[in-house]
Amino acid sequence: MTNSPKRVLSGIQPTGDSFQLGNYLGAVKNWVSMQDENDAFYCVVDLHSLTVDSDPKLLRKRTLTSIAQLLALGLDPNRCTLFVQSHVAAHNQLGWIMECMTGFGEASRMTQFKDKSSKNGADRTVVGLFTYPMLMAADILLYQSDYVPVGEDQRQHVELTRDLAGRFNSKYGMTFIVPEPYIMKEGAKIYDLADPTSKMSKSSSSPAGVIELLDAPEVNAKKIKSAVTDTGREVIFDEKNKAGISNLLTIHSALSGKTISELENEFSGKGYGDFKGAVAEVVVEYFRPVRDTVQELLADTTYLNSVLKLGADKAAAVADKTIAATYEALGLIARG
Ligand code: AQP
Repeated sequence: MTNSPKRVLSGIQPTGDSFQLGNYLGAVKNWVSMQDENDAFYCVVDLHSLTVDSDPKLLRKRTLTSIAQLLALGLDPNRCTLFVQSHVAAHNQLGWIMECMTGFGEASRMTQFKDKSSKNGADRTVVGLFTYPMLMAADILLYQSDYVPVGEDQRQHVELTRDLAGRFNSKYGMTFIVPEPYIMKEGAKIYDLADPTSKMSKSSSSPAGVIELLDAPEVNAKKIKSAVTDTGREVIFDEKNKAGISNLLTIHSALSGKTISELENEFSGKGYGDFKGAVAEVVVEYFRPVRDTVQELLADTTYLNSVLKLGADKAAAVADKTIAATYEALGLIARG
């Protein structure tokens, strides 16, 4: 076994005005801790976000705000490669090739497509949503990633990526590393505060249960204090019967570093009101400096642009090599 750093790649869509708490606790928090021991590539996947209706002005703003949030939450452009997907043209180039490697039936079995398209209806579903997993395969394979840190919901897409890489390698010769999914166990799954049976989501139809990291502290404190809970009084972790309280315990524990049983002891004999107040304080204080730093970063366009350029250059240097090898393997002749 070698000790050389593993290449990892992950991405986040600029689909909201702010990241929500689940994006941080389920993904970005782990990205920050993975950036030192690994050769980590993280991107804002703006091309993927085009699969839902978007407004140009808003997309521009949300992409920059996403980069600013990733920096404020602890990603360091000198310790990882942080970039915007559309800045590296190779993503589209390899995306098409992956589409040509994927069977129609295989793509039709992707559960995320089935879920999202059935929610939106056939008329409002674009072909890009169907081919989304092939673009995601391209994102991963371009960087010869060893690991892809994702939530459980993305496992099927990583399995497809593995199949496509294996298929390409056996037909055209060894070109891609076959990546492993790295399902983040420490990554907490966070549920909507107003409906603790659904996952918290940036584009949720109702904002009432979504903690947006950039929202005003008093707005988030109010949402936490109004979180849906059961009619009991005991602060104990029981996902089946006390989904709301369990979700709040997960949030407090992930941010304060206290264990769930320490919290159960601390709030034993106190009511839900005291507990919710404490969760609100932990959340608000944790993200207060992040919110301030994001505002400062957004005002410093020179710095943000330099981060984007550095990331795009580092990413393209790797991606362009993979594209050249892929074209060569396929028999696409080089430009003179
Ligand atoms: N509620 C959540 N709990 C834990 N992890 C979560 N993630 C998202 N929601 C939760 C993780 O965040 C990363 C980036 O997600 P994404 O932006 O690529 O898309 P998503 O998973 O679809 O996130 P959202 O917030 O729900 O966005 P929209 O509303 O646009 O669909 C992923 O690693 C994801 O697992």
